[in-house]
Amino acid sequence: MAGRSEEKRGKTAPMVGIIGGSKTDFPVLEKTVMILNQLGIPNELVVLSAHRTPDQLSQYIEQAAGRGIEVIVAGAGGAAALPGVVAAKTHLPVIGLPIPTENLRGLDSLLSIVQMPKGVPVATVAIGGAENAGLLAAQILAVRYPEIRDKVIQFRAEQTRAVLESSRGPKNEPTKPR
Ligand code: RP5
Repeated sequence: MAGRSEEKRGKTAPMVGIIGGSKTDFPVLEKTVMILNQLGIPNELVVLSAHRTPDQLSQYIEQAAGRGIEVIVAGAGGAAALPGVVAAKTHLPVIGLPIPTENLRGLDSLLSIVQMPKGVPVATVAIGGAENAGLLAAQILAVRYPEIRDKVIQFRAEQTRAVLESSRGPKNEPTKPR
């Protein structure tokens, strides 16, 4: 990414840090990784829990901005304190991703993440909205990086084309409303 320093081994430093409260959240969080990879945005996925590894979480957040991370996606389920705790400890924008749960289908995660107190916002996406978490992270970065802005615009154009294409009949004509 232009304007960013490279790591010594030639690998680009992550711009988006994706934190999951548990490895069991990875099937959802990997969809965020996929979108970011598709848009060419360096990212990393780590497990850190607000409740189970609070000290290691603090350390990660304290070092994040200095390591070049500009946006954080935090996904957690149940009593999902993770995104709020992350937001409390950093000035970086935090996107909260409510993980679906077995008993309450993610409503517990959603309410835990979205009801932040005034002064410490978390941008909350839908329950299981992993792709949107990645896209929102990309759009935040797009304000600063023209190459990401171009990729976001291209993504939207392709999405529009695919939707219109899906409504066409076998002769490539728009299907008639019933
Ligand atoms: C949360 O508890 C995690 O984010 C996860 O969604 C949920 C269950 O975690 P495990 O018991 O599967 O590790 O902290």
